Amino acid sequence: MVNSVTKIDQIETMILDIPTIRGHVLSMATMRTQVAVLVRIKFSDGSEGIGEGTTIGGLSYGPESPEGIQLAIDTYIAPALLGSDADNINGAIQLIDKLVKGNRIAKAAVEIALWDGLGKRLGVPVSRLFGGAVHEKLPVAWTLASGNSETDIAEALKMIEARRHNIFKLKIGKRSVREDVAHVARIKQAVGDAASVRVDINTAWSLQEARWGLKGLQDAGCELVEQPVPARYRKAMAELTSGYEIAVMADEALNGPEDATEVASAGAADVFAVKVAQSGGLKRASEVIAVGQAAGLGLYGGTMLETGLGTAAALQLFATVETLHWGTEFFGPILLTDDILAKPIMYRDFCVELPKGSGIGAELDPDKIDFFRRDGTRSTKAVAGQ
Ligand code: MUC
Ligand code: MG
Repeated sequence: MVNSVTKIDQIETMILDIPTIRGHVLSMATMRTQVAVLVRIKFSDGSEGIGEGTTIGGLSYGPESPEGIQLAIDTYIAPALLGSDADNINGAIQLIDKLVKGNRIAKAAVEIALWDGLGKRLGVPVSRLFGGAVHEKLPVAWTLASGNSETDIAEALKMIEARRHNIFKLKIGKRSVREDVAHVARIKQAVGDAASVRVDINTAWSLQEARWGLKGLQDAGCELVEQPVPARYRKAMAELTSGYEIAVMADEALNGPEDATEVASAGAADVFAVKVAQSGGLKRASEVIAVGQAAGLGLYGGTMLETGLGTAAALQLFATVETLHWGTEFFGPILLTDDILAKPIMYRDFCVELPKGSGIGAELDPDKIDFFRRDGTRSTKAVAGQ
């Protein structure tokens, strides 16, 4: 009998080093290059799927590095999946969760490629596999992180004028709380009611600093503060959430649905920054979203500054979500000097648009990939007969 099951035949990974358009100054590191990890899966029927699992600032943001993501996929995830049913994504997720602990970004990269392949084989966008898109475009923030107030103000005013962004996230936490609050106040004053101003501390503050910080930020007209204290400071996050009017958003504290449940039940956030990579893939991110919805929390589409590929994948999921109270920050591709997609993601009228086409709606530009890839192809092939 002919076996009609489509199998996973080959999983290839690559690292791309793509410069950013300017230094991106975060509390823990300054990025001048984004390092993206891409996955390409070839299936037995000739179809392909692509995925991305990217982090920020090497090992300064979280426990997975680009090189570690690639190693986890090449050494542990790919060999386990080769020869298995390509259409059974739940089966793949369960198998990998059993064999590989943590490593959520690596899992996300592979899972996205599986969804992309399935969508392409069925001739439908991945949003359809998650129940259907209810939005064609989503509001998109821009991060002001040049490290200089004047440069940030000029950048913000240019973005508003061009109708590209009217939501700004300021990266602070590197300087003193007093200096940071003054910086935020200057920017808010310059943009006025034309834009929403929020901040991301990336865990840099102690609880004591955060108490001063939140009070000052609130008075300056800042609407939201993202992860002011370390991810494990759940009680501190709960105190800050209940103690101030300014919205408190969890980011680094949210690694998948289990964290989401604990953060929600501890009252340790008003808003979830839901990141596909940090959640462990599109399915796990959809579970984080469901926990946030059930708990009555605000939702925000977060990014790890992925290229157009990871951004397209995130758009497929977030376009299915009824209400994103705080919009998204899916601006990764436009922070990079070059887009690696044949058809770049569109940004206009303060929104990012859901790409059309089957799968995640992204096609790589082969010349760009050749140009930015760090080294030669690494691939693992299925042994004949598997
Ligand atoms: C983060 O922590 O949210 C998102 C936007 C940006 O500029 O950096 C990221 C990381
Ligand atoms: Mg953040």
